[in-house]
Amino acid sequence: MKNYLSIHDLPSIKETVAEAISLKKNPLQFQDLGKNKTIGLLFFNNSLRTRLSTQKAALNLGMEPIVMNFGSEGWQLEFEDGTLMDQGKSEHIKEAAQVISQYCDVIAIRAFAGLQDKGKDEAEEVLESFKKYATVPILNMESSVGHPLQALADAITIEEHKPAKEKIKVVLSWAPHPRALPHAVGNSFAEMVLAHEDDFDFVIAHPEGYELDPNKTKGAQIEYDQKKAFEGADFIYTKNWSSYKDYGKVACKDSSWIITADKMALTDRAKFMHCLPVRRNVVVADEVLDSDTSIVIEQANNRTFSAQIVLKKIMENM
Ligand code: SN0
Repeated sequence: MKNYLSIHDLPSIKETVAEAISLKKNPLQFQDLGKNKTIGLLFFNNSLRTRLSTQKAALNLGMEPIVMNFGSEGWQLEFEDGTLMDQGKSEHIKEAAQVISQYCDVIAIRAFAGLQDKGKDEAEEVLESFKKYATVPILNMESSVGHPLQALADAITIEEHKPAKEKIKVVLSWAPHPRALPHAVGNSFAEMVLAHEDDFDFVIAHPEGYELDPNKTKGAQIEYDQKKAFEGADFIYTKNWSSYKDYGKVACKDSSWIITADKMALTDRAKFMHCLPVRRNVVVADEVLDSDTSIVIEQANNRTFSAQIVLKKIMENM
């Protein structure tokens, strides 16, 4: 694998999950693989889990991480070709990406959706420009449209917690949030579950008008009645996203979509999942997050092994 930009870059999600679970038992077994190699982590947005778990994954593989808050500390980058750079932007991506490639063997990038211009977000300007001009592999740490390291950690977590049943029911439920949030986590989670469609029944529950990009959710069952969606579920994965149709807008703040113990009681003893950070008592009630149905901490722990198996595959190909 050269780059990891989407979950579809993995040769096989199932095999990768099995490899990650095996790696988790002995995380230091490939310390020589990353020896004398450097990974640069560039953040255009905030981070806790991604920033620490990706560094931890690199360290477990013997790699040296270097981190830069590009959004606040780097030069403002120009991405357009042929522009007259006499305004606020100091450096062109052409030089920046090539220069960073001199110092780093892998470049990892976080650049969220701006949520103003759908076309611009879908073109993945930051990620695609780094891919175009860098001379080393690129790792997506959440871009405009996807968060594939999170989706792989979610797949690992589901594999570890799934009950012994032929078909597992997975529900991705929208929940309210005061701010407009990106679609990346929901998109990548849907792509990951749909890639396992033989094993999972997949329902996406949200208020009308909150459909995700239909290209990412083809094959999923859409349900506007949240309680109906929860019936018999084995996993409730909750995430807010802003409207995709009325792009980037908060069209609904209906607090009745919060995840409560009453709703969890409709499921088949489902586990509660969320990528974090989560707004307590807005997205999910304390009673759920503090109960043992919640597996959010284990999910966060699996971010390390998700990043580690991906970095291992990238370095094996270098
Ligand atoms: C980000 C998102 O894509 O939704 C990152 C999730 C991994 N989440 C937020 O920006 C939440 C911010 C907030 O104010 O709650």
